[in-house]
Amino acid sequence: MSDLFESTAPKQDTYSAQDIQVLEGLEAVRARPGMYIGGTDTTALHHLVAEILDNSMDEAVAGYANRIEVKMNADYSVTITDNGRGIPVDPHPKYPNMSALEVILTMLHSGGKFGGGAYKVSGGLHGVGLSVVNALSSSLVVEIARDKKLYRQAYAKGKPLTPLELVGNAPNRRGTSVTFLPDGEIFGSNSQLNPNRVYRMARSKAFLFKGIFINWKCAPEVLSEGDQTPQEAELHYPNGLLDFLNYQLGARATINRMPFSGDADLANDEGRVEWAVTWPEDENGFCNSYCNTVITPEGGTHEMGFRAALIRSLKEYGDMANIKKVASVTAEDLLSDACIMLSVFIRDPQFQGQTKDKLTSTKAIRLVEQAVKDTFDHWLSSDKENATALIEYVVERAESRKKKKEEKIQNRKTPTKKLRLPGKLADCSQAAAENTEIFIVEGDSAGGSAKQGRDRFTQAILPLRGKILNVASASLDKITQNQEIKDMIEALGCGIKENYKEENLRYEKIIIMTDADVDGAHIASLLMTFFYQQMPKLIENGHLYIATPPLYKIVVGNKNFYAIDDEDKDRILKKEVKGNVRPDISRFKGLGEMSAQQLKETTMDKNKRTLLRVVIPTPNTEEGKEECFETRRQVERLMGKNPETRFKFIIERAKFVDDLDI
Ligand code: 0RA
Repeated sequence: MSDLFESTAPKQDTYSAQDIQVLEGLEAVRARPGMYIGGTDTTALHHLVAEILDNSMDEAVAGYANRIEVKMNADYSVTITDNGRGIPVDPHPKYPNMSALEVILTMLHSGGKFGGGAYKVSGGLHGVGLSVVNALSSSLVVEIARDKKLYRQAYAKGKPLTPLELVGNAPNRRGTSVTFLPDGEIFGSNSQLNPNRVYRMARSKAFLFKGIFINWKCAPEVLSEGDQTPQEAELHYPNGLLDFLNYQLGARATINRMPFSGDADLANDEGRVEWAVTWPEDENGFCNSYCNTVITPEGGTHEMGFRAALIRSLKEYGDMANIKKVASVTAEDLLSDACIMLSVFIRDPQFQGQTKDKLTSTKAIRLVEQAVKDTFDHWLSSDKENATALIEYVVERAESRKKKKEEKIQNRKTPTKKLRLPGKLADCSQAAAENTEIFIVEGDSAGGSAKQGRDRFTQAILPLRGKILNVASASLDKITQNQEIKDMIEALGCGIKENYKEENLRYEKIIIMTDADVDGAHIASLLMTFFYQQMPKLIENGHLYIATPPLYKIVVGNKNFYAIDDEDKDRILKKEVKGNVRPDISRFKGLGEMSAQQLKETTMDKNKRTLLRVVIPTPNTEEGKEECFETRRQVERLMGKNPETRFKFIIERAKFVDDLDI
């Protein structure tokens, strides 16, 4: 044995300043394991296995190994052996009194940082290396068969227990074997590896690299009852990702006849890509992507290239086959619920951030897209029935996506309307609709008195200028462009027609308040017609009312009376005028002539006024249906183009206005 190796025993005084730093480095890993393996839970624990396995996989992917043995031992340690080149045991060029092996096992990031290309060890913990596993293991033994010799060195908690020893000859062997036991001091109650989990890791690696034979062995002592993990298995999958996909898919039905799978070299000798995709009928998809057999949970540039290839190819096929609807299909429509396995092998991959869950090597986009597109072109054109099934599926998805989007826009519009209130509206201060009312008032002067006479907390006033558009004879376009109508719709907040949402109605009562004359009745009927046509639910649910302002004021002695019409006036006179008292009767020419106090007392005050509730006969019975039809016919007849019938309607008052005292 070379005496060079003997100098690696942990004798403090023989270490250089740099070496001491190195030892402190592994102490740092033990002090804060979470920073290196993302915690100390069982997931973190199994990261240790992944790290060792990934190093052997790297050796295989690089073409130096084709066999790996993963062994779960009776003491819950794991041994991973490969037939690669073997970790170099000669002195490290930068640290002449340490073996390269010891540098790799005791220095953080030693592979990439110190060794350059030749000593680069990538691996599962995103390149943190064997040293982290070593630091977190109560025991780690490494055996190396190299140059026909067998070497061994033992470590504990990151520190060499023995020098690197030459233990024998290995004339027919080559490779590296690492046996480690996670440290209970670090992982506590989580320190026992789960055989099934380790087995599945090994199997995944076999799926991911079709050139590899992975031999699995498991000591029966670690298998608890009912554990289906095999004690021994030869894992080798010549169809790679296609096998992996079929395995994960089981018996699930798919839209397409066969998965789309394949592999291709990347241009310029940059590497390789392999994929398998299928479209399950249940639309429960997944996308598992990998770079150099390490999973990339956040995807990245390889996934981007892959998606680009498939969507482009599909659109070209749609163009060619003259299927117009394919034009609006997106990559999401095509792939968001597909089952996708994608794996790339590239040199010196770049990853994002601390966790390195996402591939960022930009060249992967173009390289993967180029490599996959032709194959998908061919897959589509080689089986027309299969392609048609897939296209029907994506077109349907595109259409339902568009529909959903429209619905969402509609839903979003409604609440924003709430915030954009018309300037003329004097809103009530209470936010909740319960117990609130809005008076739609004819004319600005009446609006002014109404604003003064109202209860600010629960009563809102919306003055309308002049006569609103006759909705029965106007087009929907014209109706919704009409400013008075726009204001009304905005103030109510509930939307019109099929977008009407009762829960967005901002007031409990909508009260039409117009002059007690023919013109006022006309305006009221126009408004009722508007509500009947645009918000029938608002009437059906009993929100629409008509105020009954008085037409006459009658003063008898020191008493004031108000009469809403001639009949009412006569009734009051008959009842209140006794003897030869002369009543003073005055007629209001309009709401505007009343003082705020009068308007309040006679028309607005919740305790004194009379409201008429507008009702529509409901089509629940045969008669109701007939009446409903009749109402619609009447509204059309009366409010339509014919001014004569319209006038009649105004004088008689509509049948669908029922008296109802509130
Ligand atoms: C550094 C350099 C070389 C190989 C390895 C590390 C290596 C590491 C592991 C870990 C598990 N199995 C491994 N096999 C190899 C290249 C050495 C050379 O050029 O011969």
